[in-house]
Amino acid sequence: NHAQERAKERIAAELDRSRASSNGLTLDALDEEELLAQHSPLMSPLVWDLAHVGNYEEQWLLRAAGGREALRPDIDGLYDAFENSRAERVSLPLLRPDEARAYNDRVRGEVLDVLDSADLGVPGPRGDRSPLLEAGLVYHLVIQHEHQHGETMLATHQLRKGEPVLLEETADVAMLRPPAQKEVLVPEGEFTMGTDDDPWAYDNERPARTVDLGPYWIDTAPVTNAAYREFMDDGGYQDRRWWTPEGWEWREERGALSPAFWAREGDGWSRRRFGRREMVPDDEPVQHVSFHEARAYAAWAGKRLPSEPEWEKAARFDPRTGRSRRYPWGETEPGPHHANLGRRRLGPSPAGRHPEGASPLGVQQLVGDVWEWTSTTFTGYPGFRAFPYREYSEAFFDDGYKVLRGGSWATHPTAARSTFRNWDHPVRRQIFSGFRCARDAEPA
Ligand code: AVJ
Ligand code: FE
Repeated sequence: NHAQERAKERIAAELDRSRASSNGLTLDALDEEELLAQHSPLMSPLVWDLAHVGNYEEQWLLRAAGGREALRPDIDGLYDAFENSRAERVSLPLLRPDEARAYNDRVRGEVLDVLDSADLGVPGPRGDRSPLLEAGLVYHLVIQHEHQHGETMLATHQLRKGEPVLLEETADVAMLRPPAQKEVLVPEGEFTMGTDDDPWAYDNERPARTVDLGPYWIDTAPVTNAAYREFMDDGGYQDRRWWTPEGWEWREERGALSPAFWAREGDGWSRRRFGRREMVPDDEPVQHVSFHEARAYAAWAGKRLPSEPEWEKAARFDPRTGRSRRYPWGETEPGPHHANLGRRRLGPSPAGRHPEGASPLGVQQLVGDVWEWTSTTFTGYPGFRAFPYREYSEAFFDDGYKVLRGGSWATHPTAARSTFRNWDHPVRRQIFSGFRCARDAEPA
């Protein structure tokens, strides 16, 4: 049937794109020594990520969904993220780059074969088909997984020392129309958070539920470098008042006085971006800040971070229809005019660059540019069920992680819907993380 054929063509094209992206960050960019090297104790050697995405694809598309035998049962343990910490992976007998390429190619060849005869049930009624295949879900998870590792590999590139190897792909063509107001009022009331039926959604985005929020103000743009520098210039890093006890402890231990990768340059600041040093631009959203820094800034500004439901309501709720959208701008897939996603540049675009991506309430840049820290600790929604496996989300429901929302410039569009949830330790800042602020409003 036609719908299935089209769905399969889309899947094959996306599988191709995610692999081109992984190869572009590994085999096409660096020599064998650099691929095997550990560039930071926080990160895996790049060759680990490369074979890990192939192994994940084998496990889920060939074995679980396709019913095939293991191609390389001997290597599963090496690429199991729970068996080996990132810091240990460099000392494992990993596949070498050419072996990883051959393994990934072999998996992919068989996957395309399995896909050809799969019953994805698009659209069709529920039959006895595996819920893994329902509407192509497991393929979508594998595509997103590879792109998520692409973002992780980019963080490794950012931490790597040495000659630059990544190029800006294209200039940003979208327009600049900064929002007229700095904040908007989100009216009190109910909205639908999460999803029951998005065929790309991870278990942690489900199930959908109604959430009732009081009124609040939210910034129309992420906090910029210029705004963040006011906090720095006002002694924000020296003033314990703005920090939580854990935040202050982190700041003291690290001796943090600026976002990561920044250095003093005369009166100003420069930053290192993928091996190049440049002055910090005023109008871009600040990135490479930890949750603690985001929270301290918000306190200094007399505001706070939005909670995760507040972020999602600002990003999805349409007050005219009372419904939640898939993206701030509606249901259409992200294009270059909506949001800065998919590594079109190697950094965020200036605040106000994507007016066409604004939410109905006029909030800009919710999707793309920088991941936004929220005040919420990562856990499952009420009624959460791990699917297809505990280690994707549930293993992280231990109070050690804060939720980030919206995706960054490095996030692929397939992992950037308004329900998508990311999480990390509150001290992490090698990720492409920024934030916006919110504050309470008087009830109407
Ligand atoms: C959702 C980005 C926190 O990298 O740990 C990749 C994504 N999960 N492989 C991570 C993930 C399994 C995950 N984050
Ligand atoms: Fe993974």
